[in-house]
Amino acid sequence: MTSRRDFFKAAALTGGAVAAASVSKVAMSALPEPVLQTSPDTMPPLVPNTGRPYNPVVTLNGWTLPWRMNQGVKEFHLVAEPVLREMAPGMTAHLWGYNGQSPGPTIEVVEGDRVRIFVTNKLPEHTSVHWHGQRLPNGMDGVTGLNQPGIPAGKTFVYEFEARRPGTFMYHPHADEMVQMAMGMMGFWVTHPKNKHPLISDVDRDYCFLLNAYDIDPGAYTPKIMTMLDFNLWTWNSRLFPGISPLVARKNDRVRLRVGNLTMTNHPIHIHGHEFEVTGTDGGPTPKAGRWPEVTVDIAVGQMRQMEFIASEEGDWAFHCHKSHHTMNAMGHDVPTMIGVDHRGMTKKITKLIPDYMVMGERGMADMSEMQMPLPDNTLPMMTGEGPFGSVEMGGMFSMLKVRKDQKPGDYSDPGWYKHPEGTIAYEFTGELAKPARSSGAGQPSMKLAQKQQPHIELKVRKPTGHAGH
Ligand SMILES: [Cu+2]
Repeated sequence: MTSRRDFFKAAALTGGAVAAASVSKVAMSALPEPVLQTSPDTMPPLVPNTGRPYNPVVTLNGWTLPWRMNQGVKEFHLVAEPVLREMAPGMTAHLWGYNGQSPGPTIEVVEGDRVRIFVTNKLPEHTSVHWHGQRLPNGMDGVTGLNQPGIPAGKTFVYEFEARRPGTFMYHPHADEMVQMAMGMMGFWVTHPKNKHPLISDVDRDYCFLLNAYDIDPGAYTPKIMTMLDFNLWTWNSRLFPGISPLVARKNDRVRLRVGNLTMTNHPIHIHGHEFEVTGTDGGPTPKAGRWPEVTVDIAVGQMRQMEFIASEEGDWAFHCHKSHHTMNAMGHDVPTMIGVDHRGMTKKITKLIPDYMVMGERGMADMSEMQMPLPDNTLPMMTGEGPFGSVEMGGMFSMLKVRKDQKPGDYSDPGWYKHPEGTIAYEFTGELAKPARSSGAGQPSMKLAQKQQPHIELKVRKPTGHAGH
């Protein structure tokens, strides 16, 4: 595994080698050295040392792909290959990705940059790369069969275009995409503005991540690729809470979040303690008149959204998808609801047959997070993560925004748990509650029923006999 320091050493070496390379014909045709990353840690921003300057983004549990300048062209090398992805400590998946990871590295360029991307295919089948959201020559759009032949296994293709407009983009295959995306092939792309842009603010922290989903049975390692809707692992950059890094900010930082959705459902992304504005979509920066504050933004399938806010409130704030099933880890779907069902009689009978039988979900599912149940290999408890006050009953698409007064600019390390000022934590009330004053004019149905209700009649179920009637 690469440590952060090693990564920077490697990046610096690559940069050095790039600077030393001559611009001869040989150098022109030589492939940029592929750079790999296998650590799931969030890498610090890659500050540009060549090309036009910009303020780099931070990819949650990911990294930015180093490049080289070659006669004014920014050259990247993506390698499509099978990868091992630690989805959270204790669970590793066999995915397909780029340059050692899934999602692949973030590609960062500046508006107007001429970009050349070498794509080497080390997968067992052909692939391609579609540059989602970009304006580019039709033959560079990456739809196999329509714009180009697939990149055969073992071959390298070159894409070349100008990054025409600033914004938030993605890349993914447009070849056998149901399989290749279910296996984790995707990445982020950010085009920074060339000059000061009236609709793009300077920010202190700029985070990006992709929403993705997998269907991996507990005990298995490889995603099921035929799944249409019943995914069981809802992830940010192929990581599950508590494996997702926190988003860290210094108090009063202006923070931008860039999120792209490559799952097959929408995700209402919700922040606590702050309000954000959507400052950009897949179509570019949002006009100022079209911005309004909100705490949840729904990100539909294939969409990208940029949200911005001032991190003015200190604390550890939950930040998550608001579909409650998406904040759970590997789970079964066909579990009946047992809340309120008294199992005592049944349990007695069953334990005669199965001594270890345990009733689940009788009082809600909160017990699940604390229960020490034997788990299959390579899976995570449904809800996990130990907070300062006990178990955080969350998994999946969940992380925290950690705002601190003393977080240094450019420091992305986890500051630990928030220390609440005296008297600012919800507490147990033990006094007497006074009777609330109630309105005497209680609400009534708006209309009277036209017909009197019929006396209760027990329904007689008649079994259907044959299909002759339809
Ligand atoms: Cu969701």
